[in-house]
Amino acid sequence: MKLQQQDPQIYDLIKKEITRQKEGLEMIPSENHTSEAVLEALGSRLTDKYSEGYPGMRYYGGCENVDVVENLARDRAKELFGASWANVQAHSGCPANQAVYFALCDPGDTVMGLKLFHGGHMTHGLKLNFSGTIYHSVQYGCREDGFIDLDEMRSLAHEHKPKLIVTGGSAYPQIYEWAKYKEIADEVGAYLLADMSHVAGLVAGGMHPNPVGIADVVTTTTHKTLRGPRGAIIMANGNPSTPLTKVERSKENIPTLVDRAIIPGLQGGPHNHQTAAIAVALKEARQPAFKNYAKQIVVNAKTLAEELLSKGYQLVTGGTETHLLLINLGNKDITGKQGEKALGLAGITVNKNTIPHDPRKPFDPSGIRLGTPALTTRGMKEAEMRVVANMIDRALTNHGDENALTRIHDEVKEMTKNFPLSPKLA
Ligand code: DSN
Repeated sequence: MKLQQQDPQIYDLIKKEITRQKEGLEMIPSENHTSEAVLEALGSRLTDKYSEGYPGMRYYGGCENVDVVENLARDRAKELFGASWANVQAHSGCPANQAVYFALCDPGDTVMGLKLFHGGHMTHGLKLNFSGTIYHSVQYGCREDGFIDLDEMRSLAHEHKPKLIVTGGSAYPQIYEWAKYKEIADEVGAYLLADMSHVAGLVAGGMHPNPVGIADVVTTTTHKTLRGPRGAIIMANGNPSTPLTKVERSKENIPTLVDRAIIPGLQGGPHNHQTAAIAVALKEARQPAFKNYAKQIVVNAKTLAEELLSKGYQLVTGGTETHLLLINLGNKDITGKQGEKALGLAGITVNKNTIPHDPRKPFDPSGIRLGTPALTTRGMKEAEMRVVANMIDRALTNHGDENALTRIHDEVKEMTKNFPLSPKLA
């Protein structure tokens, strides 16, 4: 029996969500629209299969097909990013980062990451997260101009001698300077983790420096700019040792340590449907069309930035070099929370976000974070970005006027008719 007959409530909600996505502009920079092929793999019978362990070393029978699926996903990840080892089993970004901590640190060890409220991530040492409770977390931040404060990072590293330095983030519009972070990590003998979740698609498409080969270990989610299903990849150079060989904590042994952190350390059976969908997305990301996609994401973000600046908006760091913009609404008569709501009513989905040194609280901060990966997937280019900037400006300016916001949403519905959700793959 099909979903519509068996569970009409869930069926209707899925339909409604598809309509919401089609008739709106998804501008949360960590979101994207996957291909039909990725969706097909996700909805496959592979979800039924248990396969704890790794290809060729499973605790269950019947793994002959999922072994090949997982090897394909691992090989495609290694080839795309130039790594000699990849693990594709972490269920998503937080567990991927957790596995790296588990592999390389003991409880109580000092770790260092970018403050969440300066554009970092919960798993980079937030006090309320495992990374800030199990470990002793020291946090670096951004300068007043919004750029990561490398001087602070260096002096905190020398003062606290962290075991692990975590880099990357979730609301930083500029290039992550992996080589500079590595220099600091080497000065104090720390492991360097590069969490490239936000920019992985830009890395794959040659629009952002690749941390693989620089950082000791790299994590990424697969569903942001990389345009795959929800999931994660962990990569390093080096090779895992044979099963059951005891290994010391060292850079060379990171593959073995992380494989064992994932299972038996943290997770049970891998999500084979998800692994297959990751493999499909990685194949897509190897196509020449994906390079054009990555380039257009950045061109679109820069166009949007220029338009918003010309309308008097302040952007953290003054602009963007990536897929993401962080607007500081401090000079406007509106907060981040009000901005998110007004734009939502106008059919433009963004999220409220703190800005570095925000005078306001995280639940009603001064900023909104937005980006271009999903709109670029739909085929939108510079001309559409100019229209979108105009709509954003009108929605924020008229945030108290529901009729004006509804009229903008009507314009959004009209505009999006020409832009299907599925990406063009060639
Ligand atoms: N939730 C992700 C983001 O929106 O950036 C980070 O995990």
